[in-house]
Amino acid sequence: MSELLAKITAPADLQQLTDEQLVQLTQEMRDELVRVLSIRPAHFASNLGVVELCLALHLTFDFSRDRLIWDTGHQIYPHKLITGRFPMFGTIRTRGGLMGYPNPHESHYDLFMTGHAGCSISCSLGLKVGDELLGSGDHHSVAVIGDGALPSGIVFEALNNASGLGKNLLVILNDNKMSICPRVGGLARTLDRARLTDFYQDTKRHMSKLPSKVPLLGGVANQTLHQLRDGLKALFTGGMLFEELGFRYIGPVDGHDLPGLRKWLRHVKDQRGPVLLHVLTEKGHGVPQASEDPVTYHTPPVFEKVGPERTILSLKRGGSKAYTDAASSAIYQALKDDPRVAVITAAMCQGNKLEKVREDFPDRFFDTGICESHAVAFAAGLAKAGMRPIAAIYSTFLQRAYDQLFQEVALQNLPVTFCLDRAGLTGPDGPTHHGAFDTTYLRAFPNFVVMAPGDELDMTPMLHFALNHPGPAAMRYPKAGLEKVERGVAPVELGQAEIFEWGPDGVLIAYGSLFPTCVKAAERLRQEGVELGVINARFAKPLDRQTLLRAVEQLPLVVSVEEGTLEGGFGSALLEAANGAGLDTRHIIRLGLPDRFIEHGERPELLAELGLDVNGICNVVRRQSSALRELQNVAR
Ligand SMILES: Cc1ncc(C[n+]2csc(CCOP(=O)(O)OP(=O)(O)O)c2C)c(N)n1
Repeated sequence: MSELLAKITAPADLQQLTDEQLVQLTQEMRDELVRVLSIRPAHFASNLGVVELCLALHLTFDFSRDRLIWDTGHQIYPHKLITGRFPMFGTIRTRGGLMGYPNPHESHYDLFMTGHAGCSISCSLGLKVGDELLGSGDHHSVAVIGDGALPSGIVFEALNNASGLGKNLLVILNDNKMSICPRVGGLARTLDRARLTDFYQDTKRHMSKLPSKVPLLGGVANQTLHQLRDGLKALFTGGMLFEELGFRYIGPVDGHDLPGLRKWLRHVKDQRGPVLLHVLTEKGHGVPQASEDPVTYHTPPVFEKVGPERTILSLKRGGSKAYTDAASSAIYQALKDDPRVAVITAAMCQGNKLEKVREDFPDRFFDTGICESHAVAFAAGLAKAGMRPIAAIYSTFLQRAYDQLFQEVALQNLPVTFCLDRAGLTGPDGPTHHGAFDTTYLRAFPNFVVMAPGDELDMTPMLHFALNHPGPAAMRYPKAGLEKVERGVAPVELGQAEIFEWGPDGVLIAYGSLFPTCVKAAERLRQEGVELGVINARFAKPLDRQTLLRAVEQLPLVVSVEEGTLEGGFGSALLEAANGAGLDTRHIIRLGLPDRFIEHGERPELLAELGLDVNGICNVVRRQSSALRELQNVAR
């Protein structure tokens, strides 16, 4: 039952609730998370963990004017529930429904549409400074960032800048000891130390009382005691790091004790200068299975059975194999075959299904944390030393490493292999996660080989090719079930497309994931008397100019099909090549993602809407073929 939750139309309504009612509200919010997420895969454990923190923040600040940024934004569900979106909560992550991330189009309580980690402190600082410069009032500015996102380089750039500016900025470190997988690296150890601080807290209290008890000692004694206190901090807490960076560090405090949290937030609300409040939470709090196994329950499959008291009795597992499975098996084999091969993930071991690689090749598996730019430069270093690194990074997250792709990899022409998972439409995550731009952003760089397997059968040979190529090579594959086009597969060779069929009425040139769809479309059109060929392009760079330009020259219709942006993508490469060769390009049609951000929804439904399914492709060909026939008749 959502008796109280249903009455919260805006955060101001929270002020009417008693402490007991607030406790009841936390239960109702968790019940609602379980109810909705039981039927729809979505971020689960992270949201369960921040219910009290979310309430405490909205009870302490007025975010209709103050500024709140949830880093990454995957833990925004409790915030959505109490900012007027409870009635629509059941639509979350469905086409036309609420987004699974902050969305300013949904609510003025969401300031930025985000999904990538790490930028909350920078944005909050910008908001603070902007508000001040414009004299638009004294708005509090708050960033909530997880310990998983904390190691991102940009976070330290922001902390450094915030401290330099000395602005009133509140950073809340939501420390649940987890990224998606357990957090890694030196910072993780620093934060672990901060948990051992009962001693520190007690000592600090006693020390700060001391000067008033020994007034005769005056200033010198005071200074000495402060130094002693700081020394203790250095010894016993992770907070010293933040203090050294110029932040006032407070904590760690219990993130599930709502009255306690409110007290701390009231305390820090009017502190001057940048403050970091370290809050300890439990990922999955309130659902035993989720808190025991937060990795699985980060984004679990739908629940098969839910018992009383939010007990999840079983998850619906299984389903067909995905491209990610094929990639992870190929990567595993590559590590087995060649001791120079190493694999790097930026906190996506689980998403990339690399757990077995992590287990069996611990020396050559590297989880950098959410640090894509470092991951790419690190891979460049490995390659320079003679290794054959594979950077397994989602298409969308690789954007965070653009300059390292340019300078450390492309410019040095180093043999780094990029496995770009989630290339294309990623479905319910929406615009922050669609891998729309990689073909465009990679093909701009000299030396880069840019590829996409047409189907499952291309996956292993393409990885093998990349690992044996002497320069950088990227392969993109979708978040989708594996598909296979039965054929005698041509070997993967540099800049060679694979001709599946050569049709007299035209050709579909598929770059990557939509090759099987093109084959189906051609089959359907054949039944209607249109004889189309299909080419599995495989390479966007270098392009198979010989094959593709022959098609442009000889065939009346050429349709390029890609699951990526049309701006500068594979179709653009084809047009450029045809134009460069002085060919007529008017019969080239490009299909792909239009020049706008694509909303969230299921991948097949988005593909259909964009005309990238069998129907859509057939319709384009039908329209074009009849237009061409008409033209030919007129010419006769
Ligand atoms: C730049 C970037 N890389 C990777 C991800 C994938 N990702 C989403 S949530 C997450 C873990 C975040 O951990 P933390 O910030 O501690 O939040 P928690 O889920 O533990 O609350 C990761 C790696 C991302 N969103 N953005």
